[in-house]
Parts: sequence; C-alpha cells; structure tokens
Amino acid sequence: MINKNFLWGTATASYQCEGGWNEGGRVPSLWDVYLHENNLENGNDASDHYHKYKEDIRLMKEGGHKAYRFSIAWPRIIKNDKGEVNPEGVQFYHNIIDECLKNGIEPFVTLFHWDLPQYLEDKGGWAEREICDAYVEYAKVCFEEYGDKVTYWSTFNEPRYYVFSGYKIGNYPPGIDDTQKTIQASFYMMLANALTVKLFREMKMKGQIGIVHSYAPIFGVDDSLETKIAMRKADNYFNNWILDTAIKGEIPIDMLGMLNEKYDLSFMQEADFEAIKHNTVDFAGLNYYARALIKPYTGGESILRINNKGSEAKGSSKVVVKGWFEQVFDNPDSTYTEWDTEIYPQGLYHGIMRAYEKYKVPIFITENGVAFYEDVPNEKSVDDQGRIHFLNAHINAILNAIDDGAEVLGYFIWSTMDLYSWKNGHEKRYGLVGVDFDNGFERKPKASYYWYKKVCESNGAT
Ligand code: BGP
Repeated sequence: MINKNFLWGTATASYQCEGGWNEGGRVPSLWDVYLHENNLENGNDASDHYHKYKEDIRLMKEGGHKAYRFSIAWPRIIKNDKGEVNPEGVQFYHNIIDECLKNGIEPFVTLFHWDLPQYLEDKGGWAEREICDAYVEYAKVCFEEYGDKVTYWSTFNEPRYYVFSGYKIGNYPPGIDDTQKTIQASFYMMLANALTVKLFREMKMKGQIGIVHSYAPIFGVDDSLETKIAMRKADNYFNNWILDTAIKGEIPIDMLGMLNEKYDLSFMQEADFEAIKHNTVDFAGLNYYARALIKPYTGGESILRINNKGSEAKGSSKVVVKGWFEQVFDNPDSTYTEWDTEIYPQGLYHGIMRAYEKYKVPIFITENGVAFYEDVPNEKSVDDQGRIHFLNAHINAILNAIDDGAEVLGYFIWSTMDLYSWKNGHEKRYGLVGVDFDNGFERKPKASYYWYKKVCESNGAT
C-alpha cells in the first residue's frame, strides 16, 4: 500500500536552474569556469530560479506537489578556502526553505549537486584528500543553519556520474582522462559521505540523511556464464561501489581486487575503511533514467562516450570497459531517446525490487523523467503526451514495486521546470513547466504539469 504521506515532487539542481551566477556573493564554481573558458553554453542565467523561486514554489503548490528536491550551491555558502561564510547565500536558501514550508512543501535537500567552488578545484578538487574536510565543514554550516527546518538530506547527487564524466570520460569538468584520479575522486567522495553522516549523527540532527545515486539496474543479453560475469563487473562499476559503500559500509572487495592489480590504492587508509563501515546512510535516493543492458567484453580498448548532442549524434554512445563488459545501446527491441537513453520502465520495477531486497532501507526515486526538443509556444500549453506516457509507465512500475513489498516513500520528476542540461544546453527539455528562455524566463505549465497534479492529489490513484 502506498504511504499516505508519500512525497510526490519534482527536482532541480542549483547550477541548472538558479542563474544569478555572480549575484548575492556567489563565487565561481568549476562549471562556470569550465564552460566560460571553453566558450560553451552555460547556466549563467539558467531558468532564473534565483529571482523566480516564489513563482516556482507557487506553481508546485498549485500543482499538488508535496515535496521539492533542490540542491544548495556550495559557492553561495562558503566564499573561500578559509571557510568564510556568505550570509547572503545562506539567506537565499532560508528563503527557499521557508517558502516551501509556508506552502506545505517538504524541502528535500541535496548538499552537492556538482557545483564545486573553483577555489577548491584549483587545489585538486575531489581527487585530493583535503576536500573531505572542506566538504564536512560546508555540510556543518548547512546543518546548523537549516537543521531545524529540513527533514530529508542527501550528501551527494550521483557520485559515479560526476566522477566518471569529469575524470574519465572527460566531457564534464575538470575534463580529463585519468583512471588513477577517477579512483581517488570516487573514494574521497564516498569517504566524505561517511564523514558527513558521522557529523549528522554527532550533531543529533532530526531527520534523515541519504545519498542519491544514478541507478542503472543491470540486465544481460543472455543467460551465459560470460554474460553473468560481465553483469557482476558492470554492477560494481555502475552501482555497487556507491550503494554498497554508502548503505552497507562495504566497498565491493572484488572490485578493489581488480583495481589493485593495475592502480595504486595506497592512498586508502585503514581509518577510512573504519569510517565508511560505521557511518551508513538512512535511505537510498535512486535516480532512474534507464537500465544498463550488458554483454561480455570481447576485446579492444575501453571507450566511454556519451551522446551530449542529441539527434545530431544519435547512436554514438559507447561504454566499453576493457576486460569487464560492454553496454548495449542498439538493442533492436528497444526505443531510445534522441540522446541514446533507452526507454525501459520495467527496469525501474526490477531495480527497486533488487535494491530493496539487498539493502532493506527506504527508497526515494529522486529523479525520473524524459527529455524532448520542445518549442514553448506563446498562446497554449506544450502538449507533451510523450512525457505523460513515459511518466505514467514509470509511476506504475513504482506502484507495482510498492504492492510487492518495497518501501518506496517518494518520487521526484526531473525536472520542475525546463533548465540547463549539463553540456546539452537549454534545448534538452525535461520540465513539467516550460520556460521561455528568450522571453523573460516566462513559466508555462505543460500538459504533463496538469496531469501530474491529478497524480499528486489522488496519491497515485490516477
Ligand atoms: C542526472 C543529473 C541531473 C540531470 C539529469 C538529466 O544525471 O542528476 O542533474 O541533468 O541527469 O541529465 P541530462 O541533463 O544530461 O540529460
């Protein structure tokens, strides 16, 4: 049975929706610097949520939403590597949180959704141990400021996606291909997660703390032993090193064994493993866009290429990890978006069932949604029936998982409004509310917004 307090909501991230990049004492993040230096479309103004948050929250309320998942921008809160706090930035999130509470919307807060202050990136970013202390200090400021108002905290949004894109694929900042640093950054993020959970417990915070993971439930192309072995390696690569580490306090030992054959793991200290073991999260936030369909590795070099260009590059994505597995992007029985994301709602049902069986912690689906190229017309609402169809199928998958015993406590559509999509710019639209980026960032709810209102108001009955 679905919980009567089920959190129906939508999600955003600070860099992707706020804009106001140089206002209110905000210092540059690594995204500002990387996109500016490379002359790429950026989120300087994004969806102008920084100025329009009241209107956005009013739309949430009118849309029947029960919760809003957003992130705090570290570069708004901490000004420099001395840890100096920016009161104006702190006040901005008080305003957002207060506005949510006033409108009966539960704030669901992410501490890090990828906008690392550039002054920390300059010191080596996530690949260096020092960042763990800086992160915990930042988290402490947030806990002290907002702790009496916020019940649901997430330490990180999608550590895997952030680290692999930045340090291995190289399509996100810092834009490098360095496996040793990839391993270090992954490890330090998971260590920072544990140290922050420790602080949360020591400060006797009310509420719960979790982690948000880019969940790719693993499926195989057949039942052969080779495929099963490839699936285990893929599961470590995609999921286990985040979820096992954060929820069970155990980094998958077979994965460490494989990495240890080729890379230097001496930076991992005994005390780090102790911290990870004893400080586990309360819930799993799972972002679900698609499964990963896996076939055995059959030779050649590793290739990690993600389609950031939409239809222009459709079919160009490739994920091959040498000696481990290959991900299939051209299954003849599947349909794919313009950006090579497979549409596979059953994967969400199976993914939830597997995660719940394995971890036995409450689950929130912290992101789910679909992107289209859409015009936002002046006169009428975008009639996004494709999105409604997609969301409906995924919500049904969640309701089926709940019926079969999984403890799922909330669902957040990505995204609240159209916003900046990392490297894809503003044309890759996910919002329930359209944004006219050329016309004062005017908000125009789409058909899906009105459809979702009925879902929220009936607690999923429609
Ligand atoms: C998730 C991120 C979000 C969001 C979403 C859609 O990985 O947490 O920040 O961007 O994916 O991805 P994209 O914008 O690349 O299509």
